[in-house]
Amino acid sequence: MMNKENIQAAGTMVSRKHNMPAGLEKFIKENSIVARSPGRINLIGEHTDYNNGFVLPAAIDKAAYLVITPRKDQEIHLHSVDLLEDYTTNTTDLKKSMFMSWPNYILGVIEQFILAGVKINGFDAALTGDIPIGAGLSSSAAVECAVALAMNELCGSGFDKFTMVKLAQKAENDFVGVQCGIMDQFASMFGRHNHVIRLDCRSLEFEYVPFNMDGIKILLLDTNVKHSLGSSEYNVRRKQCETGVAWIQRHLPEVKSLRDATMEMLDKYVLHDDILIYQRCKYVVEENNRLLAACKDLEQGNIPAFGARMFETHYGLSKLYEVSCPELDFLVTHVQDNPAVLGARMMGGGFGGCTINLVKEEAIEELVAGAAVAYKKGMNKTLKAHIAKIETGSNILS
Ligand code: GAF
Repeated sequence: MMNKENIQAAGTMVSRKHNMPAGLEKFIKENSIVARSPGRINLIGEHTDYNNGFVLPAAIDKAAYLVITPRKDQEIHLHSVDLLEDYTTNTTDLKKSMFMSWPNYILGVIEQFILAGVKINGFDAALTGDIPIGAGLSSSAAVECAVALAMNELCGSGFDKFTMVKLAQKAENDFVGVQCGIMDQFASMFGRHNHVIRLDCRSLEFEYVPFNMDGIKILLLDTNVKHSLGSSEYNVRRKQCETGVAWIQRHLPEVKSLRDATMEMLDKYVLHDDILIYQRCKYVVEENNRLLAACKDLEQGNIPAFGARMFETHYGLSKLYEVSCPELDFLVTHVQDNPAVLGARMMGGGFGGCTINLVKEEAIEELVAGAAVAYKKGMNKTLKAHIAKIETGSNILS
């Protein structure tokens, strides 16, 4: 059964000062660079980033840490402190790992640096972190941003944060093979303590919105599952959205993405061709509108209205966009009539990972305990819970 001790309160491993995790110290030499890059949450605006829409993410107090130390040869020696795994390759042939995923997040960024004209020499890298893997908290984007930041420092390439975010995203698109949008890398790099980022993914204009909901915490309920179709279905959703845009464009060439589309356009130019494509596009158009309304709620301090929109997002993701799974639906349904829960929904790409819940602080312990029992009974799975605190984005530690 879950109790207070089981709730992995954020900040247990790393303090606000972002101290180095103990396991990393032995890898640090005089000329090493150490970078920290956090995971992210997203309050609302899901699957909108690659449709040129809006998102509302924040960096959290769980992060990836990377030590990079230059070598005298052209070899690349990668070590995962947590998995106790090693991978070796070299700068002239960045071989993708077929059996481990974590080296590819590092090598993908190195490839992007090389393509951008940066001279990369051999190096040793050690990686650790406390972002739960597969929980939908973007541990991969965090690693990519840590690599970009550390390499930028080591090579003196002088890239600004925007450039590094784009390189990190491109690494995920081209080397890892997931056609993700820009949200995760952006949130990891640009996060600010106690602020969410209202990001326009078309212009990359953004503003920091203070996030202080008195007495309310961000509780992540972790399904503890990651269904394997996640990344392939992600790419399928992206294509389906592009198809919808192409159909509208036949009549309205000025529509460049679903950001420019309206429900009227979908009803006129998509609905009669394919109901599935229509539903995918409908979700995205509605979600963009929902986010804009949710930002107004936040400005007005109307948290119940904001929370109600989170439930609507979940319904859209589950029924129209179909990226939820029975475990995520179970957890959202379980909390939806609980008066202590202002809002809840699945978060991130989907097919597993966490739900994000806005919960009255005093009710958290009882809620987690009850949800764990119900989840075991209903899904025969063990629930994990994390409280996410909003933290600063990527930085160099030494
Ligand atoms: C994943 C992707 F990496 C993001 O770009 C975003 O599309 C998200 O899924 C869904 O909103 O985290």
